[in-house]
Amino acid sequence: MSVQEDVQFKITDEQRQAFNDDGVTVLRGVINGQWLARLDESIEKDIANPGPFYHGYKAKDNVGKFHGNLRIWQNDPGFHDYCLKSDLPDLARQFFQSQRINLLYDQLFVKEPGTQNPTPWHNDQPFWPIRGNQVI
Ligand SMILES: O=C(O)CCC(=O)C(=O)O
Repeated sequence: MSVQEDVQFKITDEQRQAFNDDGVTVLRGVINGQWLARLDESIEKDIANPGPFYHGYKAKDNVGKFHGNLRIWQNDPGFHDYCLKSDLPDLARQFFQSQRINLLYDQLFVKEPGTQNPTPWHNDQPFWPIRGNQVI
């Protein structure tokens, strides 16, 4: 059995409504153990040998380590399969009740234990070459 044949995650009407109203909702248990293991392996590989889009951040007060990278799916089979073959595209489709989903990019942030960098509430959309609300 391949990982994408696992139980499909179904969002509820309440979750879709919360996302539409607030722009955010919490989904628990979306990434199953098999995918977590594959992604864990891919993340460790990326930290050890980041690709061309690496953008690590300075750790606040030099405590810990803050790794960042994007477009990993283009070179890493684990990210590739998670982006294209997991429940993820279908989840986006469910939120938007859309027939077609486009992958813009993936982005990875890893703050090693002890890293003090906060994540302020923010919106990345002004940096993107796309407009609209159907972005997840
Ligand atoms: O600080 C983080 O954990 C995430 C940063 C982030 O979301 C961003 O740079 O767009």
